[in-house]
Amino acid sequence: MNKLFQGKKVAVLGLGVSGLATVRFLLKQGVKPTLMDTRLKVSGLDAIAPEKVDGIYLGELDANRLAQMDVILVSPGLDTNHPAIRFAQKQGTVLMGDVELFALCLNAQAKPPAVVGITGSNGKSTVTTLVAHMLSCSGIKAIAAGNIGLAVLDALQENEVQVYVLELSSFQLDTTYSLKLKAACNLNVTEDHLDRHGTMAAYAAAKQRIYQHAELAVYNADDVLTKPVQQVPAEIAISLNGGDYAVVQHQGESWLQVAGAPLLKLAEMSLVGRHNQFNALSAAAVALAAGASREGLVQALKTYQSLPHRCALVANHNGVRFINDSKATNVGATLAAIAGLRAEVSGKLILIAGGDGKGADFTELASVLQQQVDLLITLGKDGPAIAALVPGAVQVADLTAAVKYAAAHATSGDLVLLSPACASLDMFKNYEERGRLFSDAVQKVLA
Ligand code: UMA
Ligand code: ADP
Repeated sequence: MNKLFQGKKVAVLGLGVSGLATVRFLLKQGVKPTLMDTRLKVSGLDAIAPEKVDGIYLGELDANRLAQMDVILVSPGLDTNHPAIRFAQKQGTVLMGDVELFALCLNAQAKPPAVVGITGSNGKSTVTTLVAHMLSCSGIKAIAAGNIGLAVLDALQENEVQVYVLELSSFQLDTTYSLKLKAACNLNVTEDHLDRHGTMAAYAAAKQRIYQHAELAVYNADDVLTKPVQQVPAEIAISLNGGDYAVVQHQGESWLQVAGAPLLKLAEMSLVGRHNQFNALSAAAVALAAGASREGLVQALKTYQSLPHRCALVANHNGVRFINDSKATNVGATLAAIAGLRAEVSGKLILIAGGDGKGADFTELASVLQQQVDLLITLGKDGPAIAALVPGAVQVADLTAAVKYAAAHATSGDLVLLSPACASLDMFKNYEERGRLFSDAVQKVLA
């Protein structure tokens, strides 16, 4: 690592969670980076002593300053199509993300720990945490990092890790070139982040990059965009409908089948919904490749606790259930939530949706909204576009108004679902804040 950047001018561009972790890491290695962020205010920067770095530049990017750098470590939050970044690249500056630096560090070790990676438009966090739990239940020290929130370079500081389980976004994959994965999993590719990737083809190609140095590809048999385009030494195709990893009938009940043999009754799984059966099978394939035992898988699937803001029940009041699925930040996730929950609603399904659609085309939602949702309430920047799909949809100004309207029109047996199909950033700090405010609004309205 020391040699990698010796005598080189290194910039860290984007000073959020991953950028600041990169700065801390470089300082520890004796590298004095230049710090840049397009934002005028960045929280957490005060923890870095200015004399330890080679300048801090906030605000509009200066193309010439960037082009003076040998290497730019760019955050996944920044669009690499920015003209100043493209200009620097044309002048010979090397662009890489924090995951690439993580990979280079591991590749330099004689016996590096194993790394597995998970990508996909939906289900990444669930599968990442489930794989880590399966490994832990098998007595293996595993740590989940990457897009899930713990920056990979912070994870690298942990001691005695046996397996790194990385959640990888398309943005992270775009700036990663050398990551060697024991198993690489691409769960699904449905429309998302088109405001940055431009086309579905470019988005799918970014996700394909997870397979570039993988020993095993785990992909979705029912989603052709996830199938490796390049040759990978081994492949496992996951489908609920058949194959070695599937849901099968066994002893008169539905079971998860893993590696060709029944593993666990569906009824014994702590996760609910069809999409989570798929997630469980994918996680099992990845975890087995990283050394987990079948007993570990069983224990993990029985005890795994769902992450917050993913189809989580926040209140059950007079027979009306309120469910927070704020993490549904694209159309595919909302479709999965409706498909997973509709069958268990005896009354009306009331959906609250809308926010920043990130350039998505919502027409795929139309038939499901018309046929399976009884009342649609929309809000946010793209609320009008979603409301336009359904006659009688109600548009409101904020989340409290949405909850009030939903509660006033709900009766016993109904389900009120916040599953926005959009990012939260037009109205909230992040999806967590949106989910929290939804729960708060529900408690207030019900009080
Ligand atoms: N930003 C600027 N100027 C900059 C840098 C960032 O305006 O110079 C803005 C952008 O709007 C950007 C936002 O700040 O979207 C966050 O960027 P950041 O560089 O501060 O991001 P980090 O805090 O480093 O968080 C990143 C990942 N964020 C993104 O990819 C947008 C986090 O994933 C990840 O957990 C973290 O690194 C640690 O690895 C979050 C995310 O939203 C959960 N990911 C997207 C998703 O899941 O849909 C891809
Ligand atoms: P990610 O990290 O990719 O955003 P999460 O595990 O946090 O994925 O789940 C996000 C949303 O996607 C949840 O709201 C959930 O309902 C939905 N979801 C989870 N797994 C799948 C899947 N395999 N297919 C489609 N939707 C899914």
